[in-house]
Amino acid sequence: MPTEPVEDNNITENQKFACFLVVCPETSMWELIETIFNYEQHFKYSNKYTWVILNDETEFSPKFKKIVSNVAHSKIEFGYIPKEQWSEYPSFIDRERAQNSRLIMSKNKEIPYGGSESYRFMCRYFSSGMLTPILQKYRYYWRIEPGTSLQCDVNLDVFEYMESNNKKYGFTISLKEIPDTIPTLWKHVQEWLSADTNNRPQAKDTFYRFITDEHNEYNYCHFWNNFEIARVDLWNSQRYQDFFNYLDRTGGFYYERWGDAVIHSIYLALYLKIDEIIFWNQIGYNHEMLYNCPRDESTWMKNKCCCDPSNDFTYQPNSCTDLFLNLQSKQIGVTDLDVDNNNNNNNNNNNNNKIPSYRWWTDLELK
Ligand SMILES: Nc1nc2c(ncn2[C@@H]2O[C@H](COP(=O)(O)OP(=O)(O)O)[C@@H](O)[C@H]2O)c(=O)[nH]1
Ligand SMILES: [Mg+2]
Repeated sequence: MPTEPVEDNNITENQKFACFLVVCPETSMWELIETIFNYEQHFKYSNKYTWVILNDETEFSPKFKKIVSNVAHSKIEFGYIPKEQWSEYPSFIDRERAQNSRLIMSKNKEIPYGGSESYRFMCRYFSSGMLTPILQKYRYYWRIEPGTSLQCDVNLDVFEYMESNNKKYGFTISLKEIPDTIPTLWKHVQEWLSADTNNRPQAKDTFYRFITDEHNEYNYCHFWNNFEIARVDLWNSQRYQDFFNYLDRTGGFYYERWGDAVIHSIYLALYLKIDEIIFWNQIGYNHEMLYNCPRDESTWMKNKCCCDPSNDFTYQPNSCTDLFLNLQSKQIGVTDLDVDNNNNNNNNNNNNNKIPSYRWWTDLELK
């Protein structure tokens, strides 16, 4: 049954455990409701959790709220990101320089959104730790973008799983960033690292090698965070805030075109322990042209997937997930490839550079 629109203050203790976080403009309403419809159909525990849907700078219209509330079965909190967290330039930014950089970058066809100011506001907001109060009362969030979809049933309560297994961050797709978006970022990260005297985990206990090559240069790998299941306190922690503020003061969000996925990923790789990050292999997911699709037959069948496993991005040349899995299996002996599958996935459990086959699908036709 469709629910009535729910007011913000109607959230119970249990619902504060986790939320679905959507940041979108009002114009994305139709993509949004299709995505809500899809997630609620395919994530078995969706009705335990709340949709937090945020606009930038202004409230959503009553019409938007009414239509979105009618589609969703779960509770919804509508909110907006205050101007000072979105479009207000910090005083140390030279706006003319920012404008010139956008103009120059707009001519470089290699840089998506190179000339866009609003894209930079969005990336800086996510990078800043999403400090909007409405989100801060939750322990976990699942970031969801309008237009994305689940491609398999998710029969596991991912938030409970993360809580019981001490996971702080989960992803489905990883890939390489476009170098021209971040010409000076790594230099600044290195400066930060030499100044950061807080006891940092040793590189061998982290995913440092997920983001660096043998010369300790950035290899451009990052978790694609349009899908992101994470602890809210990762980002509002003093350590992350210091890291973000240090980078922010360099102006790179405006003078270059730093993406939040890269900022989040570099921090995670430097500061989280190897077993605190999970690759959600079994969550079939689509954003634009990229898919995460379980390749092995038992996971695909059990979770009633609708994606073509040959489209799975995990082992494609521009993916970094193979590297992630190798690092994780070297360090802790196993990977999290198959958490809901009772370990009956022989192909995937121990990733030793073997690319799991999806040939079972073509073989099926022969039977
Ligand atoms: N409210 C609001 N949300 C935005 C704006 N620009 C992007 N977003 C949201 O930020 C997320 C990422 O934006 P998107 O354009 O999909 O970036 P891409 O995935 O990097 O191509 C999506 O959830 C968008 O709905 C904006 O100007 N206002
Ligand atoms: Mg997107």
